[in-house]
Amino acid sequence: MEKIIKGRILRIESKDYYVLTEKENVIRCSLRGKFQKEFELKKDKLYTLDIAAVGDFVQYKINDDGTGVIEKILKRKNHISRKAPKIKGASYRGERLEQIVSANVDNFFIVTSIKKPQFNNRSVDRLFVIAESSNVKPYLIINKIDLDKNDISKKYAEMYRSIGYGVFLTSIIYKDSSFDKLLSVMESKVNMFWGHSGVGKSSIYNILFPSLNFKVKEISDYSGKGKHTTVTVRMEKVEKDTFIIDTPGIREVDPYGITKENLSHYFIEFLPFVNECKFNTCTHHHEPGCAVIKAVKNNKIDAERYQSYLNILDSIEDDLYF
Ligand SMILES: Nc1nc2c(ncn2[C@@H]2O[C@H](COP(=O)(O)OP(=O)(O)OP(=O)(O)O)[C@@H](O)[C@H]2O)c(=O)[nH]1
Ligand SMILES: [Mg+2]
Ligand SMILES: [Zn+2]
Repeated sequence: MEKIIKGRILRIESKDYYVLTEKENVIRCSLRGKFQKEFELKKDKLYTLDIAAVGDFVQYKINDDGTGVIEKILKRKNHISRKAPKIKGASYRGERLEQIVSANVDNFFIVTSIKKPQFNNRSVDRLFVIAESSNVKPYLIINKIDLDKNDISKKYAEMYRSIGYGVFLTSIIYKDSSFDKLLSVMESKVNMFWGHSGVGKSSIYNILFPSLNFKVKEISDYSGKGKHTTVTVRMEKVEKDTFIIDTPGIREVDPYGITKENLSHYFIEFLPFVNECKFNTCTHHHEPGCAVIKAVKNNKIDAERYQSYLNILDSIEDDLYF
């Protein structure tokens, strides 16, 4: 065993952690046994499924055979997570656990497509809630605009821009200036793409950084509905200080750690109104004197966004127990 060195987790395959070293090599590490032991001990009190995540800075030691052992996971500046699917497990009280997707991220790109799969603003709003509650900067990419016959992309771009979000309209067929704009936002940052399977996450990365050469879905493969082309969360260093994270497509996500009381904080355009409500416990659902509901009626808050808010509010109650 040698001295302790610092690195960063690029990807995780079962119990193997692939760590980027300061010399730009990738070495395979295991987690020191004590992590596992502590994890087992705390299990009933722990609400997370993951000890270490892609993007984590770690300290490790090198074994004689060239592999490593992670000794310490350094404090995160943030992490992105979701509620684990029910089958993945629950605590003994029945709450769904937290599944950590990545850590120490700067930019969070919600990636969608116009068709195949169809644009779904409800899912977009769930991902905005995750981003806002994780302390990362969210952006929206609407891809496959070559398939947009009804200007859906323009309508939603306008709406999300009016809230203050950066929106990129892209097509890997047009390859226009939107990709240059994306590149300039991504420069010197840790960037993560997240969204449904097949929207074009890996395809866009391949255009931005051709050396990545990520596997993308074959055109003829549309029969394999629901099959994910990207199967693991994967971080790559693409330029001096620029990192990207590609992720497997998701079906639906439930934000973790959101309560009925704090949900409205993550709909950022609601903020000017929430303190004006008659009751300070207002959930902006039905309460009299609610300034949010009034703002929706006066078109100061988009009715679609408000509907997304209500949907998430409902689901918070539903999945507390199962
Ligand atoms: N028409 C059109 N097709 C696109 C566009 N971008 C990607 N595609 C196609 O969409 C399919 C899915 O692309 P991928 O990049 O594999 O999608 P992904 O989001 O990485 O999917 P997962 O890895 O399963 O999450 C591929 O067949 C791409 O060629 C686009 O702008 N327009
Ligand atoms: Mg992919
Ligand atoms: Zn209210």
